[in-house]
Amino acid sequence: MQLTGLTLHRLSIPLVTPFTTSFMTETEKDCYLVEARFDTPSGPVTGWGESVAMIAPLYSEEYIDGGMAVTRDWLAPILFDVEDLTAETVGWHLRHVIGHRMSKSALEMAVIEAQLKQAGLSFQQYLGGVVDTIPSGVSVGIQDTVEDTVRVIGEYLEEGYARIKLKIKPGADIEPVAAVRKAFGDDFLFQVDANAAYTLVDAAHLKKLDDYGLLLIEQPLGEADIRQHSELAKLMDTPMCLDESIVSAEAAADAIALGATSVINIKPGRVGGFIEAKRIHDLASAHGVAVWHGGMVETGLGRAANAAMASLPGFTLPGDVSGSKRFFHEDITEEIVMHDGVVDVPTGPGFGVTIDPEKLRRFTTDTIEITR
Ligand code: OSB
Ligand code: MG
Repeated sequence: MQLTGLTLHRLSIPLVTPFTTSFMTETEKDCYLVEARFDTPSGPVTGWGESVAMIAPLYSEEYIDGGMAVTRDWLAPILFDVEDLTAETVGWHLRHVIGHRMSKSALEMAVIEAQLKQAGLSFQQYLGGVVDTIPSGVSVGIQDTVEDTVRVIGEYLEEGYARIKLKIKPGADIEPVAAVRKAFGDDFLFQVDANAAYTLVDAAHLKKLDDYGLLLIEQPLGEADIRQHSELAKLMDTPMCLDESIVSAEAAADAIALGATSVINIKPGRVGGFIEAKRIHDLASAHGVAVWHGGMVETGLGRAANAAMASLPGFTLPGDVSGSKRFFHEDITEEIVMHDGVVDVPTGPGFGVTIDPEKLRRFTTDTIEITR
């Protein structure tokens, strides 16, 4: 395939309710989609990708405007020069550009989708997924009060979500967790995510979470603190799970070797793409390290791709692949539905979802055309 043109669509989609993490509150989902056009022996093909970069460089160093710029100025020119571009070689072609993994992942997605559409394969078939449905967990933002936390989690349990993940930060941690266990008992899967809000000095405080039978604690310390996470893991009984720190298969290998993570949150965007994410899945499985599929509040496009990835056999814990309704009144694709605690893995060619042109237009705030 020869890449002939790219359109970057910058979107802003209202959220059903504000989403608060230890580092920011979002009221809209801002992102950009990549629409890539290719010439192939059988004619022109289009593939779509989604960048998980956020509006501000607070989760990682990447952010939307930076991602659109590096795509236009550095990544696209490299791919335009490749005559026989394949999904499997995108990462290799882009290897000299340091970092910018979310931007690379969005481009890789678009190439994957075009290649799969041409072959008439679903993403699940391509990856080798083994289940038709995946257990669906929900990520619950930090609420204003402990009462709100209990009410909101009660609603998600009522809806049937298979697992609850609660965001925590200093000042909103032990109390809400204790209240949720008190209200709903010990008999449901419950975990917390700190998004790097603590330091090792907080170890004694974090250890109090051991009383609540949590499935895991996600990324209590900083992105660079792999060794410090291994220290904390020795002090706590709650299993340690890394998100932000796992930026590549190499980082995953280090974290596993150091005992910093007994569970890994896999997010393809964070690691440079689905192919690198599959490597991490394989590496973790070989080490007996559980993985689950994270989320970055993706649209239906990204969620559909995530659902296929999460159908691989190493994904032994419910992930953050919730239904479209959890974040959006209206999604830009057909709705991703959570029913009976699961999400169905799409079966159509490519990612198996279609972008609605009318909704795309309505939520678009900027468009960049990139030509060869
Ligand atoms: O840490 O997993 C995270 C959203 C934005 C940035 C970081 C994270 C999250 C989530 C959302 O937890 C999970 C989802 O997409 O449902
Ligand atoms: Mg996380």
